[in-house]
Amino acid sequence: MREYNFKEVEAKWQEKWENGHIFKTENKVEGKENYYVLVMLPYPSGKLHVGHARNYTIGDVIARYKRMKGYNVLNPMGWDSFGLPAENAAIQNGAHPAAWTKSNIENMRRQLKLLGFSYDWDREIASYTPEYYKWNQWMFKRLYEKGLIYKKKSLVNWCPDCNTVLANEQVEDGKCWRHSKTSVIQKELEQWFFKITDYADELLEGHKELKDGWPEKVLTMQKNWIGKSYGTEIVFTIAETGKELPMFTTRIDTIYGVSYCVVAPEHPIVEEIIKGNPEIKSSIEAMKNTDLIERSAEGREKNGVFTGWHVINPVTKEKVELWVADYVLMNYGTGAVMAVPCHDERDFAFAKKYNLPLNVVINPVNKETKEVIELKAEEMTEAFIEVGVMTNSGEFNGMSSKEALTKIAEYVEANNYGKRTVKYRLKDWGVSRQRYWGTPIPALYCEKCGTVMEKDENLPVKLPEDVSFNGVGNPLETSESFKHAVCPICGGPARRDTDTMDTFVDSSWYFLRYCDPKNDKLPFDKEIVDSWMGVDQYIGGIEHAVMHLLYARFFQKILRDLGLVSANEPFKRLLTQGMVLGPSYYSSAENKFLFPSEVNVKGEKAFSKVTGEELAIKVEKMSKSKNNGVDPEEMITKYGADTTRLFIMFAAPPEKELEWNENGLAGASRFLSKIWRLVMEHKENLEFGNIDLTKVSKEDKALLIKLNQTIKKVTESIEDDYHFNTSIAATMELINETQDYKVNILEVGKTTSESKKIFAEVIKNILVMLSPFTPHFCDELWEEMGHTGYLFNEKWPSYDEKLTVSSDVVIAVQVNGKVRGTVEVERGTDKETIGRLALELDNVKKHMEGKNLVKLIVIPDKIVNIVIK
Ligand code: ANZ
Ligand code: ZN
Ligand code: ZN
Repeated sequence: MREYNFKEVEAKWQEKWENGHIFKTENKVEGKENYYVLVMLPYPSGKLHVGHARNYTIGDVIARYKRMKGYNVLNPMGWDSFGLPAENAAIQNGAHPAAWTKSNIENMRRQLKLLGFSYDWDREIASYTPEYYKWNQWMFKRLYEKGLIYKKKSLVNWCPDCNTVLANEQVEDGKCWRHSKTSVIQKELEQWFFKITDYADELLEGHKELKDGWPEKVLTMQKNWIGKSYGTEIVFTIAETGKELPMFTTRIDTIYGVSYCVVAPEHPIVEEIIKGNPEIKSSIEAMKNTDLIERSAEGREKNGVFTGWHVINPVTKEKVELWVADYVLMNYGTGAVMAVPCHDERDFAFAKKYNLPLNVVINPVNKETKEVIELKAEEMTEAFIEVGVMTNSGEFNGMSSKEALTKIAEYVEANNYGKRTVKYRLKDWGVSRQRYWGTPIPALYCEKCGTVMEKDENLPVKLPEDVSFNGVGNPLETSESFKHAVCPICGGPARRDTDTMDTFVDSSWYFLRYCDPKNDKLPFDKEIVDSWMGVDQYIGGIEHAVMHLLYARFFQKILRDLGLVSANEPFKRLLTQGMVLGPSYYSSAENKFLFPSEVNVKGEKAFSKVTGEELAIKVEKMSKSKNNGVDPEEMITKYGADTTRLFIMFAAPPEKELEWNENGLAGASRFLSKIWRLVMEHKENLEFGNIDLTKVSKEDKALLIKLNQTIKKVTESIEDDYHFNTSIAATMELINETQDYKVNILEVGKTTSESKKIFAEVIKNILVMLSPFTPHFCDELWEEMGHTGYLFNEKWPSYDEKLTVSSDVVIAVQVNGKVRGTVEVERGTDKETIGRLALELDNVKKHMEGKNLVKLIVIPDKIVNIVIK
């Protein structure tokens, strides 16, 4: 017998699949419904990591399964290939970003092919190609024409030594990543923004459409990110100047408790304040230069300074101090806050630090006794932020604070002190990046015509080659040929925008391009896109819950409003796969994490190969810093793609964490070898033809029942949120029973024509059901069975409901007192199942035709009585 050699088998089938073009997908196939499976496209860092392997295996199994279920399946792959690492590589080792990216893509494509994924490679796209990014520019122009893009000054991270803008990831502890001693400052630059806030409400509204197909936690994260809050804008008056200063609050019920007010250091009023008060300028500058993310962090120490000015509360007419503090952000609400320390945590911490007054205006209620507990400000150790009963609040005393929220808002509006408003946490999307490796923004600046867009026929505006990557400034500014251009309106000289687009723009519509990847007239054809969209199943990491998934939804809605697509939502169903965990080995003697190759594992314990020290083992997220990552290609070399795929799918359901362990891989490998031998050693016992149920033995029948139960279980677990691990487990059980059958029947010469047919039927179905997981292996055995072609093109098996229950009792079925048939079931089968089987009998159906079912009486193990009229 030939041994199972995964290397040969996998290479053979990958070649056959490729040469046979079996994964090529047509946009339309007569009689088949389209089904779109999409995995988040990778950034071409150079090597696949284990998270990719998991994500893409899940996608591929779904694609193969749906294909076998009769759908016309689109399963594409591409490259999110603009971004910073390519530019850094250029700075560090002189490789051009394009060359670096291209060779990374080639290596990763080779790795994906090693895993046997069923992608239609003819539809491959890469965002760094002019054929792709041309359409980013084209869409940018359409958005600009619609007024959905505008330019505005905004703060960016700036390193004075690099003389350049830094991405948030390049700021480490407030310092530049390349200049560990240089503090990053916030600098104002003119930037392009997409008006995503125009769609804030619709993005929230869309959750109704997604609630059945998306994980709840992702929707919650998006909801919080959009952060719709209902509040009141209430106008205070500056005592010293008489000018108005509106505050945004979500807690107008606390208006009587305001003990000071605060503005953000960037608030326009601050400049005026500094004029008469220059000594506070430096502390305000320091606040401005603190990272915005840090400033809004919870629990962080808050800094502020008194302005010397006061404001008047319109409701109480009380005069309170006006402060500047870093915990108030300019880009939220009005950038000014009425502070109520007793009922807000941040205000409480701030008031304690600077000794500001505390006023209680809401008292808690004892939940059991319903008694009001009187708070004493000087005894409070934290703010009371819940609802309660109003106090020290004039005519609103005694009211519940919940009711007061509405009543005071109405009062404020009636007296013209302010108005109710809705605010969003979501900000417009700033897309300008002072970088080379991205899509050039198609804008120009002409002295005569101002800001203008490049003509459509001149797109794409291509990235120039004459640039220098010396790490100083934006490389695009070093290109003379790029900077100096011709105004598309007047033909005079114009300066090109040297910023490029955020790479999230690329990934906001790539799924539409896959539908029509070669179109050179338009980004895509509407009819083709409509035939595939929305994506039936999207799969990717939870880290994209907010930005990518929100931007893509935003783009889909814009493109719909431009008449380019029909669907409201891009992704009907979303699966966020769990993390991959692996054991880390920490040596306290050496004060570092050891690589698995430096470790001896003995049972539950692990020891350093060098020092013999017992190591601390922890199972945690794979990461470079813990030395606990695995390289998928190493696994493929050692165990094969099929075993790797099988292990990944068997070890955990897709949405859960997956604990990587080599024993599991070895187990998956043994499992495949067992099937291999089962088929190869018994080829002479495979017979094809219809099974005659009247001729089968008890053992034959039992195996046939197990087969039908397994098909049912496997199919149902896949349909139930893709619980592939359960389906594989069910198939394993069937294989074990088949193994017993082999020992008890086939190997002892009890074989009959019927048993051979049953054996063949079981093997066939095992291969069909395992083929989405281990496609090469199954195609090889399929061929060994004498079939030609590929399991990819086979139909997913169906099962016979009657054969999913083993039958050791025969129950007579009467219709109006006359026996019309029998059902055979396992002793103890429930009433519902028996009743259903009885009603499905052909002879019963015939006698019931045109009549009404009056009563169905089932006495388990005895009789069924059907009464009709
Ligand atoms: C008075 C008050 C009293 C507040 C109280 C809270 C509790 P959400 O709900 O997240 O929208 N705020 C308003 N603008 C701000 C800004 N630019 N920077 C920092 N904080 C700001 O938050 C709204 C609340 O956050 C507002 O309600 C305001 O404080 C503060 F017992 O006003 B509140
Ligand atoms: Zn720097
Ligand atoms: Zn001009």
